[in-house]
Amino acid sequence: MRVAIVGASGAVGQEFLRVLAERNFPVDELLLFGSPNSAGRTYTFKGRDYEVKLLQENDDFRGVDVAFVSAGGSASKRYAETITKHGAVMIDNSSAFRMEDDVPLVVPECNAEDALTRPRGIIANPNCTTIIMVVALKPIQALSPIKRIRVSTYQAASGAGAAAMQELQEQCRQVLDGEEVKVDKFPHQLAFNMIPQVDVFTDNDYTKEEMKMYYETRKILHSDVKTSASCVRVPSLRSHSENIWIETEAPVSVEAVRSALSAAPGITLVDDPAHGRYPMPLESAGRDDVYVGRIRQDLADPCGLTLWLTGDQIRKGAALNAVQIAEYLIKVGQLK
Ligand code: 11C
Repeated sequence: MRVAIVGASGAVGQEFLRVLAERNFPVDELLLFGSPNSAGRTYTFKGRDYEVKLLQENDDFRGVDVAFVSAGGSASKRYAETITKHGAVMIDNSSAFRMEDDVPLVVPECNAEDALTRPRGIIANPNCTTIIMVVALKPIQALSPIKRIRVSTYQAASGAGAAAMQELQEQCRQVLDGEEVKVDKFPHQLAFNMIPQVDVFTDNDYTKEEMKMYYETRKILHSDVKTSASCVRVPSLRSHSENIWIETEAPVSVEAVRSALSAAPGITLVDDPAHGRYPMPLESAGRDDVYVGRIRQDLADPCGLTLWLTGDQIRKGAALNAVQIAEYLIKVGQLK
C-alpha cells in the first residue's frame, strides 16, 4: 500500500508514524509531506529514513492509496483536490469538511459503515474531544437513547500542537525560575492556571470547540441529541479529560453502564471508588483506549448519569482514530 502523511512534522503527523509502525499497518511505500518549514527534514519509519517533501499542487499523489492529513483546515481545503484526484482516500484530521453532507465523519467504534460512502474521496476525523466522548457514549446509547449531554472538558496542551506543549513546559520553568512568562500559543498563561476558552468564540458566546462537540456528536451518533459543552484548557501535557452528565430516555443503572462499557471496544473501565481508582490523564497519555470511571447516578435527575473519562488526544483523538478508519476500509476490501 502507498501511504502518505501530510503534516508529517506536527504532533499528529509524528504520532501517525508511531501508530502505523506499532500496528504493522501494511505500508509498502511511505511519502511524507509538509510545509516549506518542514520540507527537507527526515524521519525514520521501521528503520528507514524518509524525507519530507513540500506539499504542492502537482501529481505527487498519483498511486497513493491512503493519505493521512493533519496540516490544518486551510491546507486541507487547498490540497484536497490534489490529494484525491488520482483516487487516494483522504482521511482528514482538520475541521474543514466535518459537517459537509458528502463527507462522512467517522469514529470506527460508533459509525464505521459511514466511511463506505465518500463521494469526494474524503473521510473526516472528528475533533478529539468529540471522539473520546462518543466512544464512551455509544454503548450507553444502546441501553437507552441519550437525550441530553452536558460536558465540561479539561483539555491538555497537546490539543494546540507540539509547539504549545513546549510552551507549557517553558512557562512552568519560567514561573519556577521567577522569569517573565511568555505567552504565544494560548490566549493566556497556562502554567499553574486554567483557561475556559478553547478556540475562538462564536456569536452565541460558546467557543468553536464547544460547538464542534454539539454538531459532530449528532452526526456521528446519528441522533438529535443536544450537547452543551464548556471546554477548558488545563496545564496537563497530553490526554484530555471530560466530566459528562447525560440524560437517557429511560433510567439506566450504574451496573448496566459498567457492564456495557467493560464489553465495549476501545474502552478501559477504571471505576473503583473504594480503592481510589479512576482515570487520570497521566495514565491514559500514550495509550490507545478511552479510560472511563466515576460512573454514578445523577442526584438531580432520575434518568441522569455522570461519568468521567480521559483519552489521549493525539492518539485516539487524532492519529489512531484515522488509522483505525483505514484499517476498517482494508477489512471490508475498500483499500487493497
Ligand atoms: C484542542 N480539540 O484541544 C482541539 C484540537 O478540531 O481538530 C483539535 C481541533 C480540531 O485544542
